[in-house]
Amino acid sequence: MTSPTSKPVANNLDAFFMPFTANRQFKKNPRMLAKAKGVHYWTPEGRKIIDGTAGLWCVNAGHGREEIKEAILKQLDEMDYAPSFQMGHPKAFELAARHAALLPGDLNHAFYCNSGSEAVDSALKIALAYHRANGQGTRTRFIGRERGYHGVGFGGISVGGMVNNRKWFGAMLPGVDHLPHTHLPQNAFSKGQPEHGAELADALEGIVGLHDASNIAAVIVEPCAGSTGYLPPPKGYLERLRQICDKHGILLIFDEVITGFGRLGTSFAAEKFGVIPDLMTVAKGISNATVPMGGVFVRKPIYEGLMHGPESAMELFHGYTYSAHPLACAAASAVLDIYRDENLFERSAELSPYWEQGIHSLKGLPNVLDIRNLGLAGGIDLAPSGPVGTRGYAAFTKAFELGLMVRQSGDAIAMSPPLVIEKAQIDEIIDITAKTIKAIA
Ligand code: PXG
Repeated sequence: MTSPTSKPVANNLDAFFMPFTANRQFKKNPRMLAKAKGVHYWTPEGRKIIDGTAGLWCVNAGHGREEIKEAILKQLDEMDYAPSFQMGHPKAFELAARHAALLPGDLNHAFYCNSGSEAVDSALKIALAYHRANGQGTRTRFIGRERGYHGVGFGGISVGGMVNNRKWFGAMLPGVDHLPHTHLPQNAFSKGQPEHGAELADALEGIVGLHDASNIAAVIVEPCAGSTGYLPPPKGYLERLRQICDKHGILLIFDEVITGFGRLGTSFAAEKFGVIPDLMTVAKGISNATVPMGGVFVRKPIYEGLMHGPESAMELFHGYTYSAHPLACAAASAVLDIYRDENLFERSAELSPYWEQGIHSLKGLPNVLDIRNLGLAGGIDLAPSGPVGTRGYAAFTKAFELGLMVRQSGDAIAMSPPLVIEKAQIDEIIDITAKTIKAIA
């Protein structure tokens, strides 16, 4: 075919190389989604699926929001695209000011990109540039954490700690170390933040002892690890990490791609835990997933630390064609209106105890090894039933068959419903999860 005139071919699933999917398995037995509204999806055959995961942890305000649609359409009418390199458009500046007002502490500058992966790579680069601009160009090493997920760019997989995302890809950033993960057996079935493990942050002192702080740029962690099966931070852990970073002049980056925009019942995890990172990465809930968008929020001293040299010189040689895309900015601003007008962060906090009670009621069901929760999300570890992921995949597919969308990570399942969920719908999610776990026992 030499011109793009071919008509869509129904039922031909071959050409789309699907991301993070067992392509051959899927194409033999596809799970298709055709429509979404509120907290539900519908399959092409009209089967209703309750969205237990807010899409991929991103549709915090629920699906099909008219206000966001209107804002996007209006922007499309006015101006479809504008570059942000040496040019600007008002919505980008308005949005950054609104984000700055929402952010805790002196996190008050926003760099925009198009995804969480780009946000992570951008944050790592801003950290390097900051140190260099401040005469500390030897600070080039990064420290991530085992079981961390920071997207799929080479920077992100280098600091990330999920083996399958790393082992295939050989060359990664040099000079990366990892802190131990915080998934401790003695914390099993913790409600909210677990008691044990704050001392795991001290491993950072060991790494500093090995390399010297003068060579370390930044530590990056998810304040509450998401993709690995949802691991809330042990009490005192993030505070300790912040203290050690401060002591050694190491920047602390919170990857809030999942925890940002209400998931924990506050605007950001930084607010919930009272720990302010130097840089924060976001995506997903920033635009309710309507138009791809990501961002790096930067503390005032970091931004100002880069504003050196002649005014005609660019301070950061980094950016994307679609940084602060007008449609994304319009969507993100409409999303902020919804979060504010519907008090969705408070709603998330109010529903959390109900959610906690619901998810922990699954304790005692066959093969349930651990249950964790914080905010409006949770993870359940299931006993393996063969190669890693076999039971997890069985749970994911059985839940879908029974009308519920969950996420699978190995033999764990994770859930993170839209923040507009009703209590009766939480009951339904828990009920289907229980049926699923029993069915695959
Ligand atoms: N950081 C974190 C903490 C994430 O959770 C990313 C970065 C990358 O974002 P992008 O937009 O580049 O995908 C993520 C993404 C899952 C799942 O099943 C989680 C993510 C993506 C897809 C699936 O838990 N998180």
